[in-house]
Amino acid sequence: MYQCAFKLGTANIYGISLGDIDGDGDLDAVIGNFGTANKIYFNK
Ligand SMILES: [Ca+2]
Repeated sequence: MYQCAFKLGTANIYGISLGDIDGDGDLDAVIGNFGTANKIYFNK
């Protein structure tokens, strides 16, 4: 499960990428936000 929930359509999200960033074998999500720092959601 993702550690943080995020709402689509309420924030200025311009890009979502999925990939195994931390190398634990589960897909993680990188959320690009307009005007703020990108966020990485690790799927533990
Ligand atoms: Ca991962």
